[in-house]
Amino acid sequence: MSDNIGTPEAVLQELLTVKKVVVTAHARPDGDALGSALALRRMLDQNGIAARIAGLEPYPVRFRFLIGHDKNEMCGDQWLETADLLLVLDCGAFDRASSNILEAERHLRVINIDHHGSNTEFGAVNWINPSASSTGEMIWKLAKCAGWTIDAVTATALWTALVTDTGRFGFENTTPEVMQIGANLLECGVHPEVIERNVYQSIELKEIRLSERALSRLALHEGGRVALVALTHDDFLELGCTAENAQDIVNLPRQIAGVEVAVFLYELPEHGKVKVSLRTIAPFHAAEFCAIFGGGGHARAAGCSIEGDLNDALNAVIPTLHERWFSSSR
Ligand SMILES: [Mn+2]
Repeated sequence: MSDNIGTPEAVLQELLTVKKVVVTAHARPDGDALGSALALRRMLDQNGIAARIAGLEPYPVRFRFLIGHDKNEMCGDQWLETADLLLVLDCGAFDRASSNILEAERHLRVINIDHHGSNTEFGAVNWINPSASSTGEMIWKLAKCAGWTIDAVTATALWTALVTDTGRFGFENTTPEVMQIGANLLECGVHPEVIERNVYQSIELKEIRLSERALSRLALHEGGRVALVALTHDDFLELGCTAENAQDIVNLPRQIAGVEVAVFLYELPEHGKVKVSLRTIAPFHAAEFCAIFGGGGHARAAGCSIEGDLNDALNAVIPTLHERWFSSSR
C-alpha cells in the first residue's frame, strides 16, 4: 500500500506548458470518477486549457444530470491523437481505464491523480493521496492551489464525487476537511437535493428486480458476520440489466445488523469471470483481501475478479475469508 505521493503543485507544473488535454477516469465510472473528471475538465477549459472527457461511456443513468452542460464535453478520436496530456483520475491501475484510452497512452504523457492506496503509480507524474475521501476532494484542492473559480456546475460535480465516495458523509473517510469542502461547495451554489434525487432516488424498476434476485441468494457465514449476495449471467439477461445496474447491490447485505463483511459476486460471462465486490468495517482491510486475487481498492471498499463461474468464486472467496479473518476468533 502506498502512502501520500506527489503534490497538486507538481500536477499544475505539468499543466503550465500544455494547450490541449484529455481527462479520463476508471471504466464503468462511479460518482467520484465522473464527478471529479467533469469538474476538472470544466475548470481546465475555463482557464485556457482545452480539455475533453474520454473513455467514460457508458456511464450510469443516474449521473446523466451531470453531463452535457458544455458543448463538446466528450472527446473524439482525433482529439485523443492530437492532445498533449492525459489526466487519469480515480483509477488505481492503468488497465482499469477504457480500451481506447489504453491505446492512446502510447503517445500521451500520463498524469495520475488518485486516492486508492493500491495505486500502481502508472503515470509520468503521480499524485496519490490515500487519505483523501475521494478524487473529488483532490480536484477541489487542485482548484484551490491553482486559484480556479468553482462555479455551481463544477461544485455539483464535486459534491457528487464527495457524497458517493463517503456514503453520503457516513463512512469513516468523512473527515472535518470533507465537511469544510462540502460547506465551500454549498457556498459555490450546490443544491444537495438535486444530487440526492438524481443519484439516490432514481432507481429503475429492473434494478429493484435485480436486487430481488441478489437477495434471493443471500447467505450468512461466520455466525452472521459475513453476508453474501450473488447474481448470475442469466439474472442480467432475463432482466435486461448490465453491470452498471448492479453498482449498489453490495450495499444491501452490509445493512444487516451484525454484518462486518459484505460480499457481492456477479458473473461477467463475456470475460469468463466473476466480479467480487467487498465492503468491510474495521479492522478488516478490503483492499488487502482483494489483492490476494489480483484486485485492489480501499480499506473498506474493494474489488477483484475470479476466473470461472459463480461456484468457483464462492469456493475461492468463502474459505479464504475464513482463513484470513475468522479462523482464530478476534
Ligand atoms: Mn474514488
